[in-house]
Amino acid sequence: MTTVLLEPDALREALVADARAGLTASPKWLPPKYFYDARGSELFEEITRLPEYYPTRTERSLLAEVAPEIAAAAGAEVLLELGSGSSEKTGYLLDALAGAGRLAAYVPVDVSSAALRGAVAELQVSRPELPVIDVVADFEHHLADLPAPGRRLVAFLGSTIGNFAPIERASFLRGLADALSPGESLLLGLDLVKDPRRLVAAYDDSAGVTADFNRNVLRVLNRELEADFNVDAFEHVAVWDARNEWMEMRLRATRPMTVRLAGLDLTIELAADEEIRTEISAKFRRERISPELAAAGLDLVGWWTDADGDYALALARV
Ligand code: AVJ
Repeated sequence: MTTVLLEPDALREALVADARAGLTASPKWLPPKYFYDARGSELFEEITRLPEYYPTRTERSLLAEVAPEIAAAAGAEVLLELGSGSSEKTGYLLDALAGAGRLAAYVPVDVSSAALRGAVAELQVSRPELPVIDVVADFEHHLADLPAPGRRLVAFLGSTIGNFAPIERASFLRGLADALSPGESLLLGLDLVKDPRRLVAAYDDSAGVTADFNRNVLRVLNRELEADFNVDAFEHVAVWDARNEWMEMRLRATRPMTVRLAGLDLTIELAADEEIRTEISAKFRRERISPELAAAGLDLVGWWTDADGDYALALARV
């Protein structure tokens, strides 16, 4: 059963507004959510298998280890997953919740109906008994309208929360806290602050996959907004911002250029070496996220990390 909270035109309208705002700003920026067309999603999958990109495999093995403890602490009968994508790490939580009591339903939520279709098809084969309520929604806007067919554990994995700037993160957490009923809980996957060399390597891999992923946003604009970015004329830049404790990805124009975006009726100029910020990926510490959760009305009740302290799973309650 598919629930659609996102109007078909909503994503395009958001792209139009975001691209105009970001590309006429100084410095220029683009939101990371437009990386993920079919090609971008494939490139991201490839990133998760790179030797330098530790977060995905670290989160997976941590989840495999502690899912039963999380399930016991959450006491939920519904797993709702925000940004579920291919739902490939979800199995650990589903098994653990089923083992801990009664698992009533799985609710994957994603902006991509294609990703949801694939995940649902796989689940129908691997878990034919499990009721799946898949929801096409933008979790920045539809938190209050998400289904609650029982007491929920809301999972937001992959450190995707790191893509929000601090102010957006605060309002996202507040929105989540408001959407949760007493007794429901939130599970966050959080990439932790560590040696900047490892962070930079994770976002600037030697095979150049992340560079290709980064440039993909320009291909998306070329296609969706009839733009004429010369994709190959942009260099991938990945920098650690020590003050804000986030990784930043940028695209640097290797020469001056004029870019026409016919779909926006907009022409922009880029100077040589001018950069467009395409992503921030915040890294976390327990001492920092705990007060942020508290400010949103959420109580940190569980904290698990891998042995190297690279990655955390945080459980919070309203
Ligand atoms: C999917 C947003 C968690 O920030 O690490 C991977 C995306 N960007 N390599 C991240 C990403 C560059 C990823 N998130």
